[in-house]
Amino acid sequence: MKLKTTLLATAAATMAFISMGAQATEFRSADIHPDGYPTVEAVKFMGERLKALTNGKHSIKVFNNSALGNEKDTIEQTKIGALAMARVNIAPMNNICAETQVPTMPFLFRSKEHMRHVLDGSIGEQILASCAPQGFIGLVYYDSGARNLYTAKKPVRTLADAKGMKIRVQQSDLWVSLLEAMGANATPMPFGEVYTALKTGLVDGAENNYPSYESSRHFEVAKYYSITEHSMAPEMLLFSKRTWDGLSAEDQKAVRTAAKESVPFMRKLWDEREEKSLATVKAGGAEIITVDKVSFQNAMKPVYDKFITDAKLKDLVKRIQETK
Ligand code: GTR
Repeated sequence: MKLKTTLLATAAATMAFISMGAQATEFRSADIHPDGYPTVEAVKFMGERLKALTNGKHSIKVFNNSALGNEKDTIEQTKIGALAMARVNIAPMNNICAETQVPTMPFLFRSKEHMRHVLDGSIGEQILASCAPQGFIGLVYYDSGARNLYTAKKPVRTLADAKGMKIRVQQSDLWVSLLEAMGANATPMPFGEVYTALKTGLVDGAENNYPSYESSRHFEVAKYYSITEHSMAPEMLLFSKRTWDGLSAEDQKAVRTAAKESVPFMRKLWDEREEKSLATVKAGGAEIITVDKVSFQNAMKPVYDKFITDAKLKDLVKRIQETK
């Protein structure tokens, strides 16, 4: 996998996008999810809109199913301009661009509506723009629902049940602390390795939203799904700043417009998929468990103390909390 990824990255470095003459380009965009997953379909939709807006000049080709590597790999490729776009969760950006830690924070958003409202407004824009010095144009956020804890052998009903459990987390220091604050033993690893890790007992559990728990088939190997709703860390659509700087202002505008237009399309797919995934995992034997959520919430102070340290981040958190 490593070798394959390196080879792909090298080949990609020579063509961030496939040139089709007369400066027409097909931007390459990566995703770890399979066809049909809302993020993948949303970027395809964006590609169609971009083609229409530029009279066929620009389009997008989605490389899904981790074909170009895991999220950390595709973020690196996007940074150097080997890849034009990457759809990733905000979590692997946490160590790169501090502001992205804010929407990842535990129990920050009160509801899906609160999350959408905040991210659609000036706070969301500020966080997207903050990654530019690191080489990323943040185009839009996509929904990722609420993340819940799931385990293979023993159900988690209270905070005490999570103590000492080995739980896979995304590759982010914040995520390690978040699970440690629950008393768990956090194990960062790429998404693609989690199914086997759960099956072989390398980890006791993981955490994710319904659609990912379902599409990854994790429910087959970890059937206790506890509704902790500990984070609503959204998805992000990144554009390589290197590639971006080579586009005309008009083309940049078209890319932004097409990306924005894909958001309501994605949200509709997302809402449908959440329901469908819940039905699928239940039919597949998953047990949906209600937890004592307040006990989890009360344990999160160390995460805020450790990561929301400077005035800028404190102000963002405060503004989000104050947003109705
Ligand atoms: C999913 C998300 C992915 C990835 C994955 C993970 O919900 O859509 O981008 O972050 O979780 O846990 O690695």
